[in-house]
Amino acid sequence: MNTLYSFRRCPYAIRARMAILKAGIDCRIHEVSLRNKPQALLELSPKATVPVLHCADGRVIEQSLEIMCWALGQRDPDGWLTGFDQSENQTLLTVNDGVFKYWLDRYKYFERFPEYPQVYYRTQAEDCLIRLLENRLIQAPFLGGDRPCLTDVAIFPFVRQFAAVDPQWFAQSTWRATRAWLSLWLDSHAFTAVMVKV
Ligand SMILES: N[C@@H](CCC(=O)N[C@@H](CS)C(=O)NCC(=O)O)C(=O)O
Repeated sequence: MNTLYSFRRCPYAIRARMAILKAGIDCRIHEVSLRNKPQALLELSPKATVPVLHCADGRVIEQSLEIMCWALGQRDPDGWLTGFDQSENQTLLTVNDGVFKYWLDRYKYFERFPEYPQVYYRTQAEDCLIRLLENRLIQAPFLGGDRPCLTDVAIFPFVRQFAAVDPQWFAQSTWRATRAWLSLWLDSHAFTAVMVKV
């Protein structure tokens, strides 16, 4: 049996669970406490971030994007892998996982980063990713075009966190297309299913 070491609210783990669900792969979800990680996880993956996939064949996959590609490489009923390798989408993903995540953490935990006010961090996050997303999503409903692709799934859990820092502000922000796109994901059956408490 495949086992995914996961943390329910972690955006990396959410995207991995979304891909595993979409691919219809049997997988036990092992919810971990980040403060008290299980020994089995530490032995499999000393870096001890989640998600980590322990495959039935013994392989260990330690990066969420690799877990997504592993799952969809076996079965990709909605063609999520199509469009993922477009250079614009690759750029978005690099920005999301890199500089956006950096500013997002500061926006969320601004008390720990008193050098600047919270709004400064939010503006940096908007400038590096949200603006690019908005420009794309004004033209088509998904980053995959008319249909979602892996890039959509890999990025929305982080935008969810961004929106959740100040939901009132986000609801009234200028990012209309991004809001509509995020709502579609948050209301989707797949997201609801992967967020069920285990
Ligand atoms: N590059 C990794 C990043 C995973 C990651 O940073 N996960 C966070 C949780 S959201 C984590 O496990 N942090 C370790 C900790 O909090 O102890 C991936 O894509 O899977």
